[in-house]
Amino acid sequence: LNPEIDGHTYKRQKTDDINSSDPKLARRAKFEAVFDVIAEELLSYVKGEGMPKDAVDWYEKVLYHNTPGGKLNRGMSVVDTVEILKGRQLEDEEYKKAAILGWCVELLQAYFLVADDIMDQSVTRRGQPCWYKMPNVGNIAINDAFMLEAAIYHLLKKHFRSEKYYVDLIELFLETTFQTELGQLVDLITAPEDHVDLNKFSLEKHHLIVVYKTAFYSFYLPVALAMHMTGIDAKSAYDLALSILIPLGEYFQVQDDYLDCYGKPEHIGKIGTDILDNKCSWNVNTALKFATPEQRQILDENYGQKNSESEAKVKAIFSQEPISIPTRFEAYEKEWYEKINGLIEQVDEAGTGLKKEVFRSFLAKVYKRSK
Ligand code: DMA
Ligand code: MG
Ligand code: MG
Ligand code: MG
Repeated sequence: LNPEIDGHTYKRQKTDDINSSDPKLARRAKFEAVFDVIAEELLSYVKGEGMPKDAVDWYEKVLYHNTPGGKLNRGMSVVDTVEILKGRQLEDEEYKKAAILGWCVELLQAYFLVADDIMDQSVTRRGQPCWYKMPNVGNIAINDAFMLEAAIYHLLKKHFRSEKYYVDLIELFLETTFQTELGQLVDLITAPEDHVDLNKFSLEKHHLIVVYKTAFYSFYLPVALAMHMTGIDAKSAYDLALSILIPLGEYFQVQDDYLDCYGKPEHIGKIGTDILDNKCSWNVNTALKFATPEQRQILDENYGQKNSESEAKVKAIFSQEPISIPTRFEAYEKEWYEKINGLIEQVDEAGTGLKKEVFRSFLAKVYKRSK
């Protein structure tokens, strides 16, 4: 194996940052330190099964290449939400449990991303080559994705087996996984590689794709996990959380679609592939809505064609009047920010045990993001 991907180079030694005077840095470092603990637990299980050293080392690389290293918004939101709901700082044991659930969300994300990058034929992720693009990895990445998913249930059993909400956690992860996979299915079959037909796209189709492929696992899951941990069990509370977090997740995926074309690879850590991949993205749907017949023809001829000249032509049309994607995105962002804030304002805190701050803090993490 390439020495550059030797597992030990991934180990994070962030103990200094834990005591940093920058509270954001310290918070992240504290959360990251828990990953070393769970990675060690997973690896000692594999060792205990008598697996050869190269298998243990491989799994270590899989875990460290794919799980930390992102923004960690999803994972850290579990901890933040538990803290907000309890209304106080967490004790060490409580913190550890919330952080483990947070890392389970990040493992789910790692699992989806390894597979997503293969299916989308992406090149980079988080500023590094996609896992399947790493030396000697290739199709083994498919099994690696499954093993990232398996880690979730191993950790849940190890740390939550005796909790009365254990089954709720398992059901939530399984159900959310199914929803995400349905979203990925519709995303993929709406974007056939060999047959471009822009008439198949619509903003309604886009809404369905993004809610399923992104909103459930990225927004509802972290908050719902924290709600289970803090003993909230009324269905109405979960429904209320869903009614805010699904629109928030939709907004987040529209940002992702926008940044696929307009974000800087140095900021977003990945090179956009949506135009080449014939994806039913927010950009193309918005463009189709406002295109002149001449612009529409250029889109028909160039969208989803696997070459950079066609991609550049589509990008040029996206920015032209009256399409003007950047201006329309700015308006969309303002409108959804106000809409989501309006939903948050209506939260009945006393009746549900929820707090407006849970949603406010999640919205603040993603509003006007550039990465
Ligand atoms: C993201 O879709 C959804 C999942 C479930 C990974 P995407 O392909 O737009 O994500 P990215 O832009 O990060 O490749
Ligand atoms: Mg992708
Ligand atoms: Mg995708
Ligand atoms: Mg994307």
